[in-house]
Amino acid sequence: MYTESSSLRRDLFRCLAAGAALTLVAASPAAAQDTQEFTGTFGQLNDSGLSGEVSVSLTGTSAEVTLSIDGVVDLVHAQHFHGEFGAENVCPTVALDVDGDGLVSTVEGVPSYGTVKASLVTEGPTDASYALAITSFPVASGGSYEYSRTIELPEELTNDLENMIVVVHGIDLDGSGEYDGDAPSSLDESLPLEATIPAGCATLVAAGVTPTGSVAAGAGGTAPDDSTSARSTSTLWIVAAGAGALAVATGVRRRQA
Ligand SMILES: [Cu+2]
Repeated sequence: MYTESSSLRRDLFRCLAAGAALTLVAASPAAAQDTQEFTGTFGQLNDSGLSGEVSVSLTGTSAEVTLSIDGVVDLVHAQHFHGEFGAENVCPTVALDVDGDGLVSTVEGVPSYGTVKASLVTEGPTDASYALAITSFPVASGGSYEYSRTIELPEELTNDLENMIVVVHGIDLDGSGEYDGDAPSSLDESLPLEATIPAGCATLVAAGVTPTGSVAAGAGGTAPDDSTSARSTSTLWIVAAGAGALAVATGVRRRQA
């Protein structure tokens, strides 16, 4: 009796162990194809008036990127994933205005949001070398634009996407209706400053950390920092960082760990 029962238990154990091993083997490829969701809320930079949202659905190295942008001039807007791998990338503050012109240029913002890691162009290659492919970025109409495209990202970038920043560029500083003026771009002297100056910035947050439903619900274009009273402190910090809120102490980091 005892032997039989013990043998049964052994068989049962073997069965369970084998099942567990199979489950582990089966789970690995499936996990790689899970879709991870990331969201971000744009805050304006350089008093641009920009607001908006970004979402990224990442499956493997395929990223469906959607931007909804308001409050911009009806011209082309360069837009990129910025960041340094493993660094704590954040949206910049006016403290980074090194040359004292009252504006944070694209280059002045790099110590905060890092270099370009992907170019969110409407067609063609999306690597960093297309960061200034100024004819391939979306053009706003009526002060807004939508962007939606599924792009392939380098694996290194997909592994660190939660740490990336989305930057939208282009402000008509003098209200002329064109990107013009004597001040040159900090990236390319053949372009005016207006064409490349950062207009908005969003930190990507893994969905589930910040429920998307709580962000700017029904705000209808209200700046994120105007409607923070109902938010939890942790959400507020994330929104403040996303807004590049100029009044926030420079020590703010998205990851408080
Ligand atoms: Cu950029």
